[in-house]
Amino acid sequence: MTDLSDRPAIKKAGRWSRRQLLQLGIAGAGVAGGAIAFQHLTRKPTSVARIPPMPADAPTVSNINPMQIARDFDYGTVTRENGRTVREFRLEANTSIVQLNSAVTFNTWNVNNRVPGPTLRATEGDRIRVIFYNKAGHSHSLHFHGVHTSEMDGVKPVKNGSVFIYEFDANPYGVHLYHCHIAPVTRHVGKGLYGMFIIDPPKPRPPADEIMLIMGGYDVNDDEKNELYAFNGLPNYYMNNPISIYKNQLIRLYVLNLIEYEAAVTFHLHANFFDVYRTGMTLTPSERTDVITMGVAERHILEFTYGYDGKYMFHPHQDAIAEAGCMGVFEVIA
Ligand SMILES: [Cu+2]
Repeated sequence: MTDLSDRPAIKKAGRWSRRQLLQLGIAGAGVAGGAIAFQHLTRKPTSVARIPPMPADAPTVSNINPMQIARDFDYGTVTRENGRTVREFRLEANTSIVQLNSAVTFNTWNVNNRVPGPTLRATEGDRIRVIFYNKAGHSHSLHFHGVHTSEMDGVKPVKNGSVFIYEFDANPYGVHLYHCHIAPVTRHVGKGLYGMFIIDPPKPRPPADEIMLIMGGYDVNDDEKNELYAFNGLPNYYMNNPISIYKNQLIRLYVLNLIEYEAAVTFHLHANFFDVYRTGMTLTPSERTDVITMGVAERHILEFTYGYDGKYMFHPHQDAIAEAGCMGVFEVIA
């Protein structure tokens, strides 16, 4: 069995990961907020992504910190093999109890003790190696969206206590996902065993404040309906803890709908419009709107900029779903 004891611990709340800062070009403690030149620019040559500091008081609940998760991208352990980049990810299926609100706890099945699991990120053409260790007590699997062989499709059960290594090329670029594909999939996904898988295009997108949002649902009484909903794991978290963004800064949302038991939901942004890059598979937007319909597993890149300070909600416009926890706020600051 593969020794996973050196798996990096879940990143502590309270600061962005070094990898993320590197990606933004602001690694090094003293230069946050400074103007750093980016190498690959496609729009404004002088533009720099400005990102507010991680708030010190954003709470972690049951090992889940949605404020951290929103801007936390896992690029894996990088090596070179036969002249190409290999990104290795160590993912564990776990079982853990999550406090969804003051009254409700829920037994999740998850990846790396968090819902959603890590946001995996690579560049098109990289080799992806996922060492999947199932410690969750039931059979699970990881099914990645993308192009790969049948045996890497992640529909075969990986028994509790065993390891399976998924290996494939990162292709094509876009916003993708991974999730357990053991029947009933509604239950395995609904209990939290999923995450986002972003493949960047060979020429990077322009600098932006990048934020990841996954819409999920919780069937807390096993009636095959959801009673609670959430962005990034915890109901109403971003209502109580708004995501700060800067005025006049390009925001790039990576949004995924993984709400089971609902055919589709929408995503709506207040007091603004966004450019839609469907499935993240284009470099130019296909439309501009303020509400977009997303079926289960559908995902997009949405880009926008706010010109006014203040608080602005985002939520599915199925308002009952929003009011049951899938609701958040951007706080635009100068
Ligand atoms: Cu499963």
